[in-house]
Amino acid sequence: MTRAPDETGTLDRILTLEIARVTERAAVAAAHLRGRGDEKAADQAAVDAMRSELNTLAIEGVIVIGEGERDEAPMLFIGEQVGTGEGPAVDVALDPLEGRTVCAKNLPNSLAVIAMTGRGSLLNAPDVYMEKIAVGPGYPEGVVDLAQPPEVNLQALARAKGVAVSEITACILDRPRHAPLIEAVREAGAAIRLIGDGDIAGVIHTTDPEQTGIDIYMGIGGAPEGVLAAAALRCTGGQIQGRLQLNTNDKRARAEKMGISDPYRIYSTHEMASGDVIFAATGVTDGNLLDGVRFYNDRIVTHTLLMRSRSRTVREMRAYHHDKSKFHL
Ligand code: VTB
Ligand code: MG
Ligand code: MG
Repeated sequence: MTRAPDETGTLDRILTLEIARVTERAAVAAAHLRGRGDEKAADQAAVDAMRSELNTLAIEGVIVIGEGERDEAPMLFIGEQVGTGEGPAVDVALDPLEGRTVCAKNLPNSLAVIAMTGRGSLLNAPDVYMEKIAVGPGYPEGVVDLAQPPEVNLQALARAKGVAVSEITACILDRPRHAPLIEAVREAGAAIRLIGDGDIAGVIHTTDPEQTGIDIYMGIGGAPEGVLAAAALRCTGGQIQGRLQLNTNDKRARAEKMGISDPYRIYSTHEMASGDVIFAATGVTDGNLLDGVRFYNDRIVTHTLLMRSRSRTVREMRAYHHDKSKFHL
């Protein structure tokens, strides 16, 4: 039987905790293959594990943000139905292994990630690039603006934080396409943390600068990762803006099919993830916010962030899995 989330758009509270199993299982599968230099194998293991766990959940889920459009992705593709079909009708955004190259190298901050909302509450973004800017909670709405140049945003953020621009750190993906951005940020006087992969973690890191040392995330990464990061910020507070990089006719056509008519539109946090949002991320490799999976002879230990936007509850869950066989490793 299908149930809509209730009239206030509130998801079943129990799901907030249930989704931990989904990211735990994907994280354990990926971690079992981390540091092997084989990003494909780790990713595939995470996808398979996440899919089988997701299909045990009592939801009538549709994947809105997944591993790509159907013809590119055999599993967890956009439009795929997941769950038992008994339960609330939800939209699902997921990335079973976010930061697969850092996982393959066993470098920090690869994650297994999922978010859910009521039907129709997530931006249906094609699997293209998205330009993003994000800051954590505590700043006035619109303190940074994707339409402004980097130096203007860094100055505005520094002013709002009450520090000099030289005391701001920006997180940016280490990519040749970011050479002009990197130059502009350095010219403005801010510090940069260059990351190899994993911009969902990069965005979430802005929500806790004391722990992570990161004040702002800037640059072009995946659009699916942008929507997932927006879902996370709905729970933690903070702001993200995103603009799809629809720079070919094919990409514009794909976007249009998904209901996107203005290719240059800048999306706000709420425009990417509205209503009641639940979010979970389990660490695969060690990171600034989450520890990676640990394997022992008699247990596997996972570390998960579980959050819900309606109550703004942020939980950390450390799980000791004594029945290792349940992971089918
Ligand atoms: C980012 C990063 C991801 O894709 O979104 C990135 O967070 C952007 O694409 O982990 P390129 O790698 O092509 O620059 C990932 O690296 C992979 O999903
Ligand atoms: Mg992925
Ligand atoms: Mg990814």
